[in-house]
Amino acid sequence: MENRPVFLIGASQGFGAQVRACEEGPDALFDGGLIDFLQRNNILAHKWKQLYPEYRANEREVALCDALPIVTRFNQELAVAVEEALSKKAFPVILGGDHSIAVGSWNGVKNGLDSQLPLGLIWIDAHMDAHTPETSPSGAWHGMPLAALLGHGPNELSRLTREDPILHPEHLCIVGARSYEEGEHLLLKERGVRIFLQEEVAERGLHSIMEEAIEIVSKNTAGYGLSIDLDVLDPAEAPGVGSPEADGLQKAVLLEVLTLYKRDPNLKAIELVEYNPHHDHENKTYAAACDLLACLL
Ligand SMILES: [Mn+2]
Repeated sequence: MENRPVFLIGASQGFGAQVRACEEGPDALFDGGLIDFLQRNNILAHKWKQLYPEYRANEREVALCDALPIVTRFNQELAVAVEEALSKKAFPVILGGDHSIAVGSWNGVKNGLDSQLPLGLIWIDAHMDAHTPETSPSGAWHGMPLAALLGHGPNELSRLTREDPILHPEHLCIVGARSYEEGEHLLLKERGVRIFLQEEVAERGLHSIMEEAIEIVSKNTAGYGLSIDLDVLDPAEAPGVGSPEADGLQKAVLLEVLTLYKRDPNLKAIELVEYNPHHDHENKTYAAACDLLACLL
C-alpha cells in the first residue's frame, strides 16, 4: 500500500461453516478496540463498513446445502463494498467472517483495481479451501472459495461478478497448508498452483518461502493481495479460530516476516478471516489479529 487511508470492512458472515460463530469475529475485533490499537500504532484506519448477512446465524437454522444463496448475496454485497473502497483510493482491509467471504473480497479487488493485468494472491492458511461441492466431504462453503476464485464450482460463486476467473493459477500461492483432502489438492496441483506446505515452511523457513511467494504473485500482475486465515497460526497462540489445526506457524515468526512487506506498494488489499471469539483464550487470537494488521499497515 502507498500512503492510503485504511478502510476496515467487517464481513460478519458465518453461513459458510458448520459452526457459525465466525460471524461474530468482526464485532469482537471492533468492540475489543482494534481501531484504537491501530491508531496508537500511527495507522490511519477507520471502520468504513460493517456487513451482515440477511439474518444472523442465531436467528435461523440453515443447512449448509441451503446456505449458498445467502453466501452468494453476502459476497455480492461485499464485492461492491471492496470495489468502492478502492475507487476512493483507500486500502481495504476485510475482516471475517468465515473464509467463504474471500469470494466477495477478491472479486471486489479485481474489479476495483485500475489495471487489465491479473491479480496475484497469497493464501496463508492451514487449509487449501479449494474444494468444489463434488469433492468436499463437509459441503461447507468456507472450504471452497479458492476453487471459486479459480473458476470452479457453482456458478453463483465462480462467476459472482464476472464471467472470467478472478485468479490465474500461476499468480496464486498457498502458504502453511497442513490439513487438506486429495480432491482439492489435485485441483490446485493439476493447474500448477505453487503450494508451500507447512512442512516445507518449517524446513526452509518462512522468510525464504515468502520471498519466493511474493515473486510469484508479483510477476506480470497488477499487484497482489494477502488472504490470512488465522488458523495458519499454531492453536496454542491462536485458539480462537473456526477450524484449528495442530503444528502451525509461530506468531512471532509470521509477524517478523510480514513486517518486511509493510506498506509494500504492490500489496493491494488484506483479508483476515476465521476469528471465532467464542474459542479465544486470554484474548490471544484477538491480539494476534491486531498485531498482524499492525505489522503490515
Ligand atoms: Mn481458510
